[in-house]
Amino acid sequence: MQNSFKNVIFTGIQPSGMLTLGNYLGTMQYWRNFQNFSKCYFCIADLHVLTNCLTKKINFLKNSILDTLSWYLACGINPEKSIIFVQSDVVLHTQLYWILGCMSSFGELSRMTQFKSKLLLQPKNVNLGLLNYPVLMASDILLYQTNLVLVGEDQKQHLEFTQKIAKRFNKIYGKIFVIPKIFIPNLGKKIMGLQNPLLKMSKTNKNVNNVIFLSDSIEVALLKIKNSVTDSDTPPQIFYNPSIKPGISNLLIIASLLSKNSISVLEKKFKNYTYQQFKESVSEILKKFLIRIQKLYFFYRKNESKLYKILEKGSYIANLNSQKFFKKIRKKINI
Ligand code: AQP
Repeated sequence: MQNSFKNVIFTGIQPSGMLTLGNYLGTMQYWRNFQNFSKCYFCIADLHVLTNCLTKKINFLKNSILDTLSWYLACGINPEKSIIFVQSDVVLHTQLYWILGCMSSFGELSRMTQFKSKLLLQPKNVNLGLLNYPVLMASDILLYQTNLVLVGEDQKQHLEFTQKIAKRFNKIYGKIFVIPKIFIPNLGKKIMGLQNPLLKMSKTNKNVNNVIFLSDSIEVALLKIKNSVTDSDTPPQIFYNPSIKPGISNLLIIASLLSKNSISVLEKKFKNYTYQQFKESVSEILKKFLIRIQKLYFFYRKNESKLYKILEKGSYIANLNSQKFFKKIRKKINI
């Protein structure tokens, strides 16, 4: 079955909270188109969320998994074409994780940018899972002979680690892993916070005003745009240049991707606008998008039994496919 597809694609999101506009623009918006010519695995990466639980209990996971799945469906993921599953439903992810962990050095893992920034941001929650996060991610990907991974830019370093560990394994034991290519979109690869446009917009951002959640009410979302940080030049200058105009550039990217107009078209359109008028236009574009996607989300979210069936089917296929491949890995390392 695998050979009849052009690509085997793996991607996923942690159900660590409410999905954001960053998740959508950085990666999810592209997913639906890949389904038609690729074998796609869309994972809900619940085990990755446990890296936050050294000092506290996480009790939102079950609901968050169903929410995440409903957003996947709202973005056009078709469970008839693609494999949608929960990471912890396929135990081989953690088996391969152990094997690859034994082939990863402490030095290379502790030098990862994300690990280092979490070390600074949450020094009381530095657990082994956090250090080994990229190893589990590599296992997620390599277990399915993936040749293309769809992610936002923040995951680039982890993906390069995946490539490195796959090559290392192949060199020692003989070729078995496919070396996956990385698809990071040009525009939208890193949507920034609205209050701090130098910081990535993320689900677990402490300041909710930095983040547009896909589930935000229209009023709340528009207020966040209205209060977003731009500039104070007089007369106002609306043009794209992330280094000198990070806030404006971020809003231009959002508007461009949601309206399907190029940045240069929008720069011309907004040339003589005030910042307030500019934000009102971005709000209008965002509003249309949110109304459309939230309608779809609520449609899928209300039918929990159907959601559970989708996950059951997905994990059945993911288990089946990974078991076949894992036998080959075991053979290679003589276990
Ligand atoms: N701001 C973003 N811009 C572009 N792409 C983004 N992604 C996340 N944020 C942005 C991409 O979405 C996928 C899933 O992301 P994730 O669940 O690993 O990260 P998150 O939404 O940022 O959630 P967390 O829990 O708050 O994670 P941390 O603490 O790691 O930031 C990925 O493809 C990601 O690139």
